[in-house]
Amino acid sequence: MSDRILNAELKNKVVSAEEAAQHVNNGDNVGMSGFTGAGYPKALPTAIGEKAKAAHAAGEDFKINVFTGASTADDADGVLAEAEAINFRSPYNSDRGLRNQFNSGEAFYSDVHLSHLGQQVQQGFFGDMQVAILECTKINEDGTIVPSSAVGNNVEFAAAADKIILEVNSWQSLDLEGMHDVYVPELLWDRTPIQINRIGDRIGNTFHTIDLDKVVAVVETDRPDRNTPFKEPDEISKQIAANFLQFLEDEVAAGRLTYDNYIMQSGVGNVPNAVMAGLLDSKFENITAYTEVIQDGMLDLIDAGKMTMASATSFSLSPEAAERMNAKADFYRKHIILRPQAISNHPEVIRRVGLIASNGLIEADIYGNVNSTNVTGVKVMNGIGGSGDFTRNAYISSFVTPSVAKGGDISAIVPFASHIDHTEHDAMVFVTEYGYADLRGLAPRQRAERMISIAHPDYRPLLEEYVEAAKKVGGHTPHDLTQAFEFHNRFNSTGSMKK
Ligand code: 0RQ
Repeated sequence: MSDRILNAELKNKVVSAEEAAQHVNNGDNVGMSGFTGAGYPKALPTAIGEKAKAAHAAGEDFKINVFTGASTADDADGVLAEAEAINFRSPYNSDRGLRNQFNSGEAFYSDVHLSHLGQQVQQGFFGDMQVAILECTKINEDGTIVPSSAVGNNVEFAAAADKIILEVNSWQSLDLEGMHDVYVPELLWDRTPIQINRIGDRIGNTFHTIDLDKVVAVVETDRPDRNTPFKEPDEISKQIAANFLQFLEDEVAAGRLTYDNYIMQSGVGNVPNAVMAGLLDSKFENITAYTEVIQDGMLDLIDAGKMTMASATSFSLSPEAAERMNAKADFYRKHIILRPQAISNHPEVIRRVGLIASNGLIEADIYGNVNSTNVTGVKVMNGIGGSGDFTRNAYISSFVTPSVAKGGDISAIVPFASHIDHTEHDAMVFVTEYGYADLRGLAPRQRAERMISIAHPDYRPLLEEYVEAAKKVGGHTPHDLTQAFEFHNRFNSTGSMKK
């Protein structure tokens, strides 16, 4: 047995994943640790999936409702989706099979802001939670647990659930101990301010205290986190990154930012990674991050002495960077704090620190409304994730995107966004490979001009044509509703938004 289980009572509860899965029943609300492919349970989901398959083969119903921090991996969402074991899921998902089930109506998905879900579960918005399955690095002698590579919604799920199953994963570095800051807010309606004034402030414990009487099983694993390799940034990502860095430089020139005061929030993906690579050679120093995921580029910035402190709730690393993290966690924990996602994404702190948010999008319209989630307004991609938490409360909120998708058949700038996650009141700056559109201080008719200037040249005449038609209808925010979705309708009927 692993020497990572130091509590005698919990040592006695070690069982196989199959035995532990007997505590999970058809119709249960199940909370799982895990966020962007880190810190999710690696054994229980497979065992639950097998249980579901056996039940289905016997003609019985077996589906559960799954709550997580954010996306997980093949070992978790993937195997459960494949076994058709998920009835309902929240929040953020990036599993393709599960996404298909949402889009066909076979499974249900509720796309909740990442900072909101824990509280909503705890307050019973989704009914009672029967089981919480939490990965941890280690169980201390007193029964407190050291979380693994994500803290996510562990605090709220452990508090809400009737039963807890722990997965102790020996792949996770023991040196992660000390990196976490597990803060438990007072229950409603006795909340007090969250005392994070600087990114590096610690307000909680390095361990998570759970009710030991709730623990029904402990399972041992040694499987790695998902750790998807990043693609080398392509020319377009590099150009978007260069334009974003130019925007930062222009903010410094305008006196609204200084070279040692850039506080970053960054979505995941190629473009954010290219931005971080660009920051390595920039004049910006003492960069900090108040964000939700730690990515490869942030480790590079820390290694180079450019980034001093990063606060997040999880990692999203390539296999190479995950190895680096595991080998040097004692070094990185001086520069990284992992908090519950209710705190890493908390509007109160985001507003206080004054960060610059930067996220991806599916499409934005000429007035600056943003669709982050639903392709052509109907097919969900991943979900809103933390983009709403940050966009609404940032000092400056920005979006970075290639000007086209699917080989040029889809324009990222459209007349009217077919689904709106972030409104024109929240989104401020848009960056494509053609430059940046700063919409601050502009009225809708002025905004349209700026947005069209960063659209792909193939789509600019079509967007201008639309604006002319919309102006004939008139209004403060001119729209011709008979044509507002012509880009989408054309794509649906011809496979391209081009005329
Ligand atoms: O599809 O994978 O089939 O090739 O979307 O697109 O350009 O690689 O960009 O990885 O940054 O994803 C909005 C999905 C962008 C993401 C979204 C297709 C495109 C490709 C990926 P393929 P790119 P990204 C932090 C903050 C919401 C949550 C968020 C996202 C795939 O950024 O989920 O911001 N954001 N969280 O072809 C059809 C369009 C499209 C399109 C892109 N208009 N129509 N397909 N794609 N635009 C993270 C968390 O919160 C956890």
